[in-house]
Amino acid sequence: MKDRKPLALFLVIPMFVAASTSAAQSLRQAAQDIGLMVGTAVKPALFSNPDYARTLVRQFNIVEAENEMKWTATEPTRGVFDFRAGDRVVQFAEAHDVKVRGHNLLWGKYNPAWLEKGRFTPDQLRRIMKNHIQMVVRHYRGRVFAWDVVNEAFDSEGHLRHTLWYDEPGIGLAGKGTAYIAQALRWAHEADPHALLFYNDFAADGINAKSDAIYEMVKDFKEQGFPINGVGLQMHVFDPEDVPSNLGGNIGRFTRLGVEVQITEMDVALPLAGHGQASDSQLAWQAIIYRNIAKTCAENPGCTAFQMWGFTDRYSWIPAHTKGKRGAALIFDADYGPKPAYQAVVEAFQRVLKSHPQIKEERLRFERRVAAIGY
Ligand code: 9MR
Repeated sequence: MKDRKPLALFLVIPMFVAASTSAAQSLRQAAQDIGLMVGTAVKPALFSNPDYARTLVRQFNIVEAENEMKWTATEPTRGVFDFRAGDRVVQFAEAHDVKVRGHNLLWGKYNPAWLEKGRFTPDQLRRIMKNHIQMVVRHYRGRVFAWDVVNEAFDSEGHLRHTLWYDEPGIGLAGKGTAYIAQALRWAHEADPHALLFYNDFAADGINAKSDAIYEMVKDFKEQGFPINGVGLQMHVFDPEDVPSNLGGNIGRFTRLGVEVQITEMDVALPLAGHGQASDSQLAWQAIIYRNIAKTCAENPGCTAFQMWGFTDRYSWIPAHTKGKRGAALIFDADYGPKPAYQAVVEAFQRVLKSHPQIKEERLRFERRVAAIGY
């Protein structure tokens, strides 16, 4: 879906950049003023780096372990759990009045070899899956406020991916569509009835076949009374010329089902020339993309968190993933300096406060409504 921005947007860049450099308020404060959580993926190995830690706690009020709560980290050997790295995230967050999103409990990819190559029967897998979900959720009970219970289960056509959990061989629910996802949610809910439970996916940010399928699943789960509280839209923007055009409509349809939406992994990967640096005009364009997404989330009371997949270009998954062809995807540069995208997000939040003075109360009311739904 192409969504080329009108030329007029280019004309506002110089004014926008000039006006924004005076913004002294932190991102965290600007988000708090509108009742929004603002977050980033983190690497706990970097907490001892003063620049990393200082920027993190000044600018964000939620964090998510980039890798340390995934299966490979938490159950590297069957039945042997290791929470040390995940615990560092929780301890750091609690010391700085920051909340923790958990990521993730079930994914068809990046699982440890013992699990992928174990040739388990559906019955065995069912027990392994239940044990893992409940051990991890119980360990973090009351300390992780929301979990990505299932990650990336649909393909771009809206079909369920073939995975270990679904049908290769699956947990005994092969061919039964989203039943295994419902089962994961129910087990997570048993382990911590107060945690918010999310389904999380990429390229489902606008309205398309994948987000349609997720919508149908959430609608069905709500009708059947299965515990689901939210949908995570990852928002990895790989092509700055092709940004999801109807995020607002997509957020709106999910929130009307009575679930929260959170932007969970935003970054905007810029194509880099040979010298590896982004140009000023690329950075200005990137700022516009960040601003538009931040605004769309912030002005919708059902969009409760705006989170990015890291915050400094020094540590981002994009360069390795694209063999150096893309990068500079985050809102702080490699030396922790704020980029135009940073100013743009702060300004977007500040403007939403002006245009929607009641937004904080509306968002809190929405969150209370979602939390009050009993399962
Ligand atoms: O950024 C993460 C990278 O360091 C890991 O190697 C990879 C596999 O665990 O996962 C990356 O994070 C992904 C996230 O967990 C789910 N959505 C896509 C993210 C980027 O690939």
